[in-house]
Amino acid sequence: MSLPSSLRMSSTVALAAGLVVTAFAPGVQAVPALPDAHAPAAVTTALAAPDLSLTNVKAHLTQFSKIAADNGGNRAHGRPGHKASVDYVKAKLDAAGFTTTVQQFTSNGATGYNLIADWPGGSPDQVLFAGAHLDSVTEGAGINDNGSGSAAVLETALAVSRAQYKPAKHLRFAWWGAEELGLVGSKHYVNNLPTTERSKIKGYLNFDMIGSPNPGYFVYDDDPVIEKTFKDYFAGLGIQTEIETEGDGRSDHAPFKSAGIPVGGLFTGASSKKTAAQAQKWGGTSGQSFDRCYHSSCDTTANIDDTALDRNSDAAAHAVWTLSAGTTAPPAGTVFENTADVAVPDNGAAVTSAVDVSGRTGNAPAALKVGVDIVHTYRGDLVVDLVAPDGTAYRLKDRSGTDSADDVRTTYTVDASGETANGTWKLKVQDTSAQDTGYIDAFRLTF
Ligand code: DTR
Ligand code: ZN
Ligand code: ZN
Repeated sequence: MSLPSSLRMSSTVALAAGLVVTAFAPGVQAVPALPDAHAPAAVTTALAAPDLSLTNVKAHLTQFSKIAADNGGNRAHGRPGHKASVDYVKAKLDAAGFTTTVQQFTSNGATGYNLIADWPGGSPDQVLFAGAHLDSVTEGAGINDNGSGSAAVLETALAVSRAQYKPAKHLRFAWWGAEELGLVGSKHYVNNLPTTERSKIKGYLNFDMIGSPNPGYFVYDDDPVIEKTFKDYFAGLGIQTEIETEGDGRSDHAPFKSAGIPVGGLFTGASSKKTAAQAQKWGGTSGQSFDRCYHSSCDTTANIDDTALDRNSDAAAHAVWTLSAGTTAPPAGTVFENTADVAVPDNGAAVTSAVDVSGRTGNAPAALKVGVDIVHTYRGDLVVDLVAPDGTAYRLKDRSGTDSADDVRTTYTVDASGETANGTWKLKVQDTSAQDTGYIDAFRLTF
């Protein structure tokens, strides 16, 4: 919505909890509000992730293939091939300086293993987590499902070590056991994670089947910031992604999502068939499964599309670098608004307009944009507050006996960094003087 310049006014409302200090820049007049007059302060720019070597990623697949061949033809839960896979990945990570932990659990009468690797450094209260399941089905070596995701996460971790990358957030990686038995390993991990530890995980990225031979390019439609990070990456390659619709509950992100942790991930498809429109967009063969060897013995190193594996591996590294760098601005234009009219009783009780914010991570920004549109015939009568989900009120506008102009149509900038982002935010408006009337026209929060 563009406002007539005469009505635009920007004011910086600097607030400490409970105290209201309205600070106007010296000489602030009604000025054309610049598009980003109060855009969040310069964000920490993420260092560009390295381009992962496809040769290195495929070398891990070759190792997984050899491990299966040497251990009865698979890398399934409870079979020697899975433990040998864990030992292979762990050895690489130990040599690269990671702090590794092997978490054991029992499923179907057999011991299962989760391998967790922490990269020293970063804020212990801000963990960015990437994972993949390392087990296969008993039918075969499981190279696409899920050697592909395991190899990409491993190569991303090794790239962090090679770069000695020191992001603001703490990096954690995991290779889950017994996913094929029903997300058993990742469920065991999350269920045994103290609540305090859960709240520190600011994002979990899942990679399960990312090299399918007839590939699609799917992005999980869960946390919007994570989703946008992946979508923008592929858009930069000229690839239009689709949201992953069949994935809910079907891989290791599910226990994290159930615990309220923001999740995201990538997928190149399983037994579903590629449509003509998808083949037009992505190439490949329409009417054929994305992976004809899904859960079959033919899921070997020949069951990989190199281009898809390369692109998704690089997308994984990009997301880990970007989402761990620190405060990255949320996607511009993430607007939550309520445009329902709410009558403001003349010289009467306060009324509110509410917006439900969801899908955000952590706290609200220190420069939260609050759009206020109130139609009124004497705006000096009005007192306007922003009320956070926990009930904390931030004064946006006090009454004025001299401001006889019509309407309040402006954007305030509020330091709401002490508030949890998700929840119901309210605009509270009270007419404190008789005769003039009006209504709330719209209330917008732009993160
Ligand atoms: N459950 C995974 C394969 C799978 C099927 N649909 C999706 C969607 C999103 C991620 C993974 C999957 C497996 O068999 O390991
Ligand atoms: Zn599977
Ligand atoms: Zn899988």
